[in-house]
Amino acid sequence: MAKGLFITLEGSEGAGKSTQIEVICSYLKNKGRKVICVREPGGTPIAEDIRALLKTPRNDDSMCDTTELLLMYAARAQLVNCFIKPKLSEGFDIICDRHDLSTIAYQGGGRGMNMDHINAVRNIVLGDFRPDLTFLLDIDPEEGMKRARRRGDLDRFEQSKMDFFIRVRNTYIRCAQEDPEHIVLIDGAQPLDVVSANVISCLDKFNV
Ligand code: Z5A
Repeated sequence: MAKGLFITLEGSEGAGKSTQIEVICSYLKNKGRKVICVREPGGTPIAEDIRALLKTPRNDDSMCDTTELLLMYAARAQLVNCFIKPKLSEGFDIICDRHDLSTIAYQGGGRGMNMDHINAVRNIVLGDFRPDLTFLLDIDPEEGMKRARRRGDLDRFEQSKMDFFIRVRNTYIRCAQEDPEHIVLIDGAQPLDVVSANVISCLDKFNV
């Protein structure tokens, strides 16, 4: 049986990842493909528990950067090994809302953690496992936060200062420039129908 495709969506908050996942999912299903959508951190019961730990602001303890990094990779190990890899082998396409590039952008760029340390953990968890294609939806963080705020309460990450989100964005853009073959940069500030058309045109070119 042919292996499924692993497609990831990346970008700052409010960039439109969840919205475009629906577009990609419909596109692939219309081609007769079997599709599953998941999110990171999360996607399995254990990984969803870790997600709650990571996202919930608390005032009795503040999470240190190393804990945050290891929890991200603990959740990823669970999702990739126990769900994504088996499903890809069964021929399902997996569309993932955030994946490893988020760690490079948020923990590497945003928090300024040592990239050699991140890469060491990444190697343990992922080895050479990588997405077939990544969409990076780029948006000015101020604009993205406006969209996120409309949803209500802000989570632990969303409470970060704007310079954190600027570093995240810059890291994302640099990664896309360094690997244009696998990371497609799309302007997420454009109207919804334009963003969706760009995503579909890229999938057409990818010839799925
Ligand atoms: N994180 C990390 O630090 N390290 C890691 O390794 C991983 C994650 C994996 C997960 O939060 C947090 O974990 C995230 C990074 C960190 N934190 N932050 N901050 P999450 O999964 O809950 O949140 P998110 O990924 O940032 O999702 P989001 O805020 O929901 O953004 P989105 O999915 O990209 O946007 P959306 O829900 O599709 O759209 C937001 C709103 O904008 C919605 O009302 C849409 O209708 C609207 N929208 C979407 N597109 C458009 C356009 N084009 N025009 C106008 N309006 C639009």
